[in-house]
Amino acid sequence: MHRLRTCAARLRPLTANQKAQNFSQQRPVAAQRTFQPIRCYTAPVAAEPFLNGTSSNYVEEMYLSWLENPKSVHKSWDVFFRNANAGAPPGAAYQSPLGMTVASLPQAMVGAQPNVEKLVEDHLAVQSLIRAYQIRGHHVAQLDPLGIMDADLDSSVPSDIITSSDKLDLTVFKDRLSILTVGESDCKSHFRDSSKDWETGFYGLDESDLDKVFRLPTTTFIGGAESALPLKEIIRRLEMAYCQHIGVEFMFINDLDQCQWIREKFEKPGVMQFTLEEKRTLLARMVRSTRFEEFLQRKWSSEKRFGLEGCESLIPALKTIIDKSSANGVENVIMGMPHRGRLNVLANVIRKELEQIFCQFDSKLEAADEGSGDVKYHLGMYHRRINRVTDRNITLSLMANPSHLEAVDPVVQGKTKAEQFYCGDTDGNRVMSILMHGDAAFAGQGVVYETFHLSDLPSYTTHGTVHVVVNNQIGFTTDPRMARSSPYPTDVARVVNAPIFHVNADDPEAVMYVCNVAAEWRATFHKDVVVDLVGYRRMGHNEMDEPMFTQPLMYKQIKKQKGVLLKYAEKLIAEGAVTRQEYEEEIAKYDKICEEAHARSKDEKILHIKHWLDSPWPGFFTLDGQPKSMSSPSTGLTEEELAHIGQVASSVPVEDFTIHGGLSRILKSRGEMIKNRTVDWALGEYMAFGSLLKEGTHVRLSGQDVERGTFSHRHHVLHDQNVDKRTCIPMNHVSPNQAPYTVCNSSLSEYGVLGFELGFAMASPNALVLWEAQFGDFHNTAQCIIDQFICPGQAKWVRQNGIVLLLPHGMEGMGPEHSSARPERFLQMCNDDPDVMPKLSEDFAIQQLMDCNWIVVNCSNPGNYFHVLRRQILQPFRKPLIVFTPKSLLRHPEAKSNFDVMLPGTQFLRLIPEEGTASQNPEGVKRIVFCTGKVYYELTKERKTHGMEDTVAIARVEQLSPFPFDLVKAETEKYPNADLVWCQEEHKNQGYYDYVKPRMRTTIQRSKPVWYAGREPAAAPATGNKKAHLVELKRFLDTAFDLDAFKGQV
Ligand SMILES: Cc1ncc(C[n+]2csc(CCOP(=O)(O)OP(=O)(O)O)c2C)c(N)n1
Ligand SMILES: [Mg+2]
Repeated sequence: MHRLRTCAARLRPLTANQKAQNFSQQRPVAAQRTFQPIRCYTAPVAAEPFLNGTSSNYVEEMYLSWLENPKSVHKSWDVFFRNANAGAPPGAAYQSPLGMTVASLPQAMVGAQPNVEKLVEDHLAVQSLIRAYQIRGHHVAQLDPLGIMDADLDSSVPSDIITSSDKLDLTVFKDRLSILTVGESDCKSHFRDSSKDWETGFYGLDESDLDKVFRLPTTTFIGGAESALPLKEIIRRLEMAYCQHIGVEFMFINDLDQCQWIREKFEKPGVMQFTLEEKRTLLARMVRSTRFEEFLQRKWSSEKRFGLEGCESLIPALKTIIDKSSANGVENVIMGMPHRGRLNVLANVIRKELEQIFCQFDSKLEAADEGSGDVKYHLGMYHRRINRVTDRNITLSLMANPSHLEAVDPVVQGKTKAEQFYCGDTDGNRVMSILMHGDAAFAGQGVVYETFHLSDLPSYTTHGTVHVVVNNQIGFTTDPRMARSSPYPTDVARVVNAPIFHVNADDPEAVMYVCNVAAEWRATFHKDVVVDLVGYRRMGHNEMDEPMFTQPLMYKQIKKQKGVLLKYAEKLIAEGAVTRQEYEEEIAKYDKICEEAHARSKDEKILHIKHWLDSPWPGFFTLDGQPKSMSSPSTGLTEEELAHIGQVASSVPVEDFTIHGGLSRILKSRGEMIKNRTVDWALGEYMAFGSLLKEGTHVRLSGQDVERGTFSHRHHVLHDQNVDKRTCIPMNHVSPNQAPYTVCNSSLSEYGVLGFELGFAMASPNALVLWEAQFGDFHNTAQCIIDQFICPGQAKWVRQNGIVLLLPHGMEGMGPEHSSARPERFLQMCNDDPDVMPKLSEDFAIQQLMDCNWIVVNCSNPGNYFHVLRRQILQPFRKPLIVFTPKSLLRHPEAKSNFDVMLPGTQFLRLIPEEGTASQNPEGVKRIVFCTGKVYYELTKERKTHGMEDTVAIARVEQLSPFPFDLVKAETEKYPNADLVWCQEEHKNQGYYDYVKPRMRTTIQRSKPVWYAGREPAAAPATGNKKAHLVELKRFLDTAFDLDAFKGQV
């Protein structure tokens, strides 16, 4: 290789000037170019002029062949390489080979041209031509079934493709023209006017070259068994491979093997052949897909259903991908999709019973369980069945998704990763994902890009996703030209080197072919691939919309468009693959199935949302879907367990591993703490994770820089200072039979990564899955996942999820950024009623947890953090947990916990009452200050300064939601003479006040006011001025301890 490079480098003797000239010459923009390549070189000044940028690839290839076997290349090249290898200077390597006269060359190769130099140039030209088709052929492929749009938004034709060949001989392409004219459409022709006079083409080839035979480079497979072909045939085959109904975009892929693999799939003569059986199956699938939509349209013509008409080949496309993947060993396919064609996919791909789908159109259907309904377009489902083609078991699931387009993408990936993880499928051979997209959303939504960037990261890869774009060339009412700045909606996939197969959706065989290749690509390379189904949308955005308001011409064309099923059926009937009678019988058969299911659907009176679960958790609930018990087990650990995990956390468990000196000190101080039976924040977390792992629960912590921890407190991954990339994760050395621990620095994404972790947490209830924001305020770039999935997931989709969000929060004078994790937002979305005092039964605490939509906590010490993490897994149901985590408290000398609060029998404290002097003489207490989180330490310090330990009690609300009504009640009742203050460091319109105040008032039956001590209302979360920060702090602390502060106020 090195030799090749040096030789190739020497084989590029062009000066910078010449290069610039060549480059600009090669880039005429539109088809109507005026460029004429300058071809009268005056050797040897131009050195080897054929060695310009593009042809050097060809030369390299020739060189490689020559290295293997000098006889494999033309004699002229043999001489040239020998001279070049012997060190001939630029311009001198080429010689007319000894003994090689024009007469000795085959006539067909030389034609009328006596000049060998011309021969070389022509070969190079042909090589460039082949390459041009490979790179740009898709721009002229006939992808739009309507024939009015350019799938790449560009009507010009690359001048290095057709402009040269159409000048060569238009008759060659007569066949092609007829193939490409789709249906009755007035298909745009990209051919130039044939009556135009002959002129020299882009490559300097002329008509007389058409019959000349050219040697084919190894980077093409168009020859099949032939190693040389006449130019005419070369062009014809390239046109067949790249410019018909499939546009293959792949030449940006950096890996040569992958490029070769794709070339072979599309270039090899005869690849697109199907057996009779395959064609008939394809027709049957098209019948199902089309007649399903027609059935719905007939029965519920005034209902929205976001039909698939115009892109019906999606169904056979998906089925082909699934069949092929199943044949390759895949047993579990997890799918995500938007609205378009969802019902059809449920019916004909996942095979949900038709009556279950049809009954959703009945408005009188009653819900049997919780869940917001909305089954038709949003709920998911899960089905295990036999794949009829492969006769193997396959589980198909479609994930529930919100309206927010593309939001489900990372969730599907996370779920897929988890399924792979739990079944030990390290290469994605058994579990895979398929994502469907709309063209506008795929191009427009940033989460698509974020998801693509997860695709090759070790802790996030699902080993290849097949993406299918239902490209109906419109987004609601918006034309593609207004919807994206890239040629195709799929260009985002190029960033990860995913091949993109554009295909005319009105050619079901072409669709089937690319889907087969896509599935095979995934099985071979374990990388993403995109199928871009270019179709149209026969109706409006939904069936009630009038598309002619905004797309009159397109819809005039659509109205004329014959349906794809009919076109394909006619083709097969004409071919004799099927008779008209058989076709009609197939239709009648499926219509009957639909009618019978429709009749049965009328008996469905009750909608069971739980029948639409995408991720069942077998064994976790009772058969009725209820928690198996309603007790909260102790979350404490024995002294030995704590000591053991502490020891793991403070040592390096592998031999000959040199850690950084600073880290040695950290581990040493951890050891000291353990000796003293205390934990800081990092150790508290260690105890929780380590013990859960030991008990068999998988723990996965993901987020930006989580391995070390943003604040350098965690250090879960140790790095050998002497050996590059050698790492050690002590948490995986807690116990021999422990569950694995995954800790992974994520890409710099919140939306994508949080979605991914949510999906991971969906797969199984027996894992503690945590996502940590670098700073709490960054969660807002993932707001969609929080608002659409985490907060309402159970209410909308009867699906629990135990994901944990760790959100660093606290006003520490760091300015408006990085200070607030926006607790007010999370609290505002809690479903507990502020005005109703709940019944305080014995199991109040657990019942409250069971009823809530999520749990919001702000722990003031590591012991409580330890407990709440363990409770998350030990409680008998799953709820999302939002934890506001500290920054300065990570190292605060007082923010430590003793082993005593973590021993068996101890548990998470929802409220930590006053335990100091004030609690000894409650009657004498004048004020009780309620607070949460870090401000507690500021309050106790200030109380000491003011000498008010016996007059002011301070209580910490650790679990903000569900609100500990019972404990707040007990604490307020204990101090009958005290006024009540809520103190927070956040601004008044932020933080917890608006959530806490009405609930406290409800608790005390509005008998007293709840005063506020905290920062004034503000737009920004914090001041950027350190001094102002301290002044504000002092001001509200003074208020908290001024017993007269609220006098006279009502
Ligand atoms: C994030 C988001 N923004 C806006 C919308 C509103 N919306 C629903 S469908 C749609 C057009 C989608 O176009 P496309 O992705 O091409 O899918 P199609 O409907 O054409 O199948 C829009 C803008 C949405 N659902 N989600
Ligand atoms: Mg669209």
